[in-house]
Amino acid sequence: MLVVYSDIHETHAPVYELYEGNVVQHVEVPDRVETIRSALKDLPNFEIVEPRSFSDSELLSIHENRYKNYLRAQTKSVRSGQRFASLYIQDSYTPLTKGAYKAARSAAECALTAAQLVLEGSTVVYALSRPPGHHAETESMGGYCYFNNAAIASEYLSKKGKVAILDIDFHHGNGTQQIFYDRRDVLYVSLHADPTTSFPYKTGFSGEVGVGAGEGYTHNFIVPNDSTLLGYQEILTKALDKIRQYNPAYLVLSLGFDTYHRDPIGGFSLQTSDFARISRQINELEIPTVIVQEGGYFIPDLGSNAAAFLSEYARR
Ligand code: Q9C
Ligand code: ZN
Repeated sequence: MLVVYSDIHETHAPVYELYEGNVVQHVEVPDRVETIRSALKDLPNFEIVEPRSFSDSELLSIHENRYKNYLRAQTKSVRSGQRFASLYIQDSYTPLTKGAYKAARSAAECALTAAQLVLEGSTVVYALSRPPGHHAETESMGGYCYFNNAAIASEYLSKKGKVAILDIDFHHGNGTQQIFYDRRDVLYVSLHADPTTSFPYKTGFSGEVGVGAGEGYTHNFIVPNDSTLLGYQEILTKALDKIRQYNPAYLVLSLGFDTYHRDPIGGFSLQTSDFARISRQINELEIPTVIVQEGGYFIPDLGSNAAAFLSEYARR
């Protein structure tokens, strides 16, 4: 399996977030991706490749130009450490660092490269990207995300055929949902924690099903807190049925490991070996797939969780 990775992400190293106004240590740190990379690099069947470069047009097919320019200009003026933007921001969890723009742009290029490789005939490619993307909306950063990597890759693939996005991060992908809410050529299916009590709070309820031409092309499945594999897989089966009915040419998987039982900000009870079972079930779809890394914050076990999940795919 090809793994698209760039070390540019390291220039984005958030230090703290403001949670309910209090300074809390940031969990979306460079070590996340580094620990996954070192777990995969010695395994057979994995090959790490650099992202290709893309012009701004792919990024601008999803994000507003003024938001992109704002992010670039604002990060330039960060000297060291971090600060918070005043505009185009959803929450107080998503700081500007000196490297945020470059890292986010590179993460989008990782996802785009993975999409291009799938169009060139790879059955599955993994974008080992950070910062994550699924909370980023057309014109705002939020939930540790700046550009929506999975949405940018999906838009790119959608020129060649119908795309289904399956989002299995612990949190609802409000950005991805917003971006494709009125479209039927990209299906959005998400499994996540109850937004009544979990981030992003505002969206992800089961009554949100899309609008206009997109009505019926968004599906939100709420997974109860403390769910273990059995309960999780029951809901996953329903989500996969929606994807089968849609019959897409491509699958984009927004993959979060914050569903792990030891995750510091998650609330499900999945174990390392469960990730292999879950990926086997998704793999049964047999659709050419771009996997995009989203959340997952328990660093000591991130490498084994990623290896458990991806090794099932690497057999393909
Ligand atoms: N102090 C992703 O997983 N809530 N984003 C933070 C913890 C924000 C998660 C509260 C969670 C955002 C990509
Ligand atoms: Zn998450």
